[in-house]
Amino acid sequence: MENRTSDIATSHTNSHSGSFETHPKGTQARILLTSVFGPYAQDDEFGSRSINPMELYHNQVTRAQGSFSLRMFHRSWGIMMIQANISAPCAVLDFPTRDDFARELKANQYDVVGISSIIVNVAKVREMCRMTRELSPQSVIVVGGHVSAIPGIEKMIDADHIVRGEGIAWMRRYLGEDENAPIKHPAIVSGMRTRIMGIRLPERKGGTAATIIPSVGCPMGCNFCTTSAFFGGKGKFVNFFETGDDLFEVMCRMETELKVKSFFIMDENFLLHRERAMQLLQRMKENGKSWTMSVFASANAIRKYTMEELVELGVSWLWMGLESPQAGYSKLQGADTRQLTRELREHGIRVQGSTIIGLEHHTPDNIMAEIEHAVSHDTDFHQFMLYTPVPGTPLYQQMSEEGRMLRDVDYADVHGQFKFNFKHAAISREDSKRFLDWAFWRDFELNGPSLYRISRTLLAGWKRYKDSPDARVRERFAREMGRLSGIYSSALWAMERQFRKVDREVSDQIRALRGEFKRESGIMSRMLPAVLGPVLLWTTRREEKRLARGKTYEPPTILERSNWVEA
Ligand code: B12
Ligand code: SF4
Repeated sequence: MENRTSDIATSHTNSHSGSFETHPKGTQARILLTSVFGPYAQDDEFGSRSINPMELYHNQVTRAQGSFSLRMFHRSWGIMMIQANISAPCAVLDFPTRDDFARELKANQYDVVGISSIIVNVAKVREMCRMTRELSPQSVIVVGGHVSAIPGIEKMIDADHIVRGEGIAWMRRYLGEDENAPIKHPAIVSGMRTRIMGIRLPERKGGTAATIIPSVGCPMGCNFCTTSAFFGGKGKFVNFFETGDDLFEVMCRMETELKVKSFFIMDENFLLHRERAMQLLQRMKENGKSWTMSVFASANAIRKYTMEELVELGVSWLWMGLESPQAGYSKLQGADTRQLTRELREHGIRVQGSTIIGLEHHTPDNIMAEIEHAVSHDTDFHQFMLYTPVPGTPLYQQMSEEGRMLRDVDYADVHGQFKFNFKHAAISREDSKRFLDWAFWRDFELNGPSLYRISRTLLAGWKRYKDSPDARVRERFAREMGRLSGIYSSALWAMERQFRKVDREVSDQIRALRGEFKRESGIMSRMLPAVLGPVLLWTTRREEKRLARGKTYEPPTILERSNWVEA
């Protein structure tokens, strides 16, 4: 395993070159860490795009599902991680407007302003550097995150330091702290302001999973993969928590602090590190922990486990790349992904597939069949993304050398949900968008709302494991089923009616599933739909109308201070 203090985090220093410079005030320096400003889901001159909202599901997974789309926001975990691991007074400003950012700069004398951004938001970084120079001229400006991989970024923005790769070690070093000190994991609630079918779900303590970030990067090194490339590329990654024991401790702490039993494991390929996962399982068993985990993993990594091991580990949600088998990615080697998906779902594991549109071998003649193949996996969720050479990746390097990168494509449009940013051998830029949109629509039309699909997988898991000899496993399924069966049944009642106009067959399948829920679950599930079902149908239809009028959602602005002393 790569040590997290490897030489991965490098920095370009605009003002000085040569040896590493530390801040003169060290840990007394006052730090502001901020994400880029919103609003996001609109078209503007700073690179916001209405088709690129600050949302995960609605941006790239359920965006064609109308009122059934899962809407939620996620905090900027990178800067939260940095804040938790420095002892200087630090404020994290998440999702500010320009006014919020200006106000914060003026209200406090910051010594360092750290801006976190990905590539699409480079124009916002430029503007935030400009604003900082004007409103807080004494501040040193540090820019980090994926935006730093843009070639020539030094000339595009007015920053003092541009940090590539892992930022905790860099910031600790900059403040003169021990960069090798153990990582302290902040308490992170994974999502917020969740909406579906026109209602915002209540937020109660422990109701939403905690995010755990065991490592960053991925050693598989797929040619297009920006996270892998950013943290060292093939064969490398940066580990925050080496062992299953370390992870177990962090998770216990989160269980107590956030009152959760459910974890979103933010690791590009969590299951690849089998030794760590199995040690974690061992500790969970010894301590009777009935936890639930959502993980990312490649098919070849999943194959290292039996279904029982995955279930015992509490894996209930799995995000897996389904790239075309003809593309030859080693992460898929030997895997029949359709069979694997079916099997996982039969064991109650919700699968989120991820398919790339516009691979090198795709042509207008074969792309429909490839999309049909992807959709036939019948995953619970399906992300589609355009093949996109992103700065910093081997693919970008190769395309640049071949002279195939398109000039004049605004970085704000390089997010994989619009049009190609390179010259494809067989598919035009315009068609790339048509095929992408069709893939989303086809998946929705054929397989129905994701909410229906996850209810089906949950029920399959419950039926299989409700009498499991392992008390931890029994408890987990009973917990999910007990809490959700009435809600799911009511949602199915409404979905069945609303989906009739999209596809009668799917509507009938939803009805059949509702019948099964009725048979399998308790009194709430039988009674609740009569009351809640019509309400949900009404809110769903109201939401459809709102969306048709162009309604969008934005994350709230959040300001959190640590080690703070008033100036
Ligand atoms: C959570 C997430 C989101 C959240 C938003 C989070 C937020 N508040 O911004 C949501 C779901 C909304 C989202 C949306 C999008 N995302 Co996103 N997202 C992620 C995800 C899954 C996790 C990010 C994370 O927390 N990682 C863990 C932390 C610890 O790592 P980190 O953020 O990189 O931070 C480290 C370093 O980068 C650095 N660092 C970061 N900031 C700073 C700041 C300073 C000052 C310093 C010194 C260092 C530093 O230090 C940190 C600790 O090591 C990543 C994938 C991934 N595995 O990282 C994609 C990822 C960041 N997203 C990506 C993309 C493309 C998007 C979208 C365009 C959607 C899309 N079409 O794919 C939209 C953009 C929305 C918008 N309008 O801006 C790409 C970025 C590609 C690139 N090269 O720019 C990634 C890498 C996914 C991928 N593999 O393609 N995303
Ligand atoms: S397996 Fe997934 S995370 Fe790892 S390099 Fe490939 S695409 Fe990236």
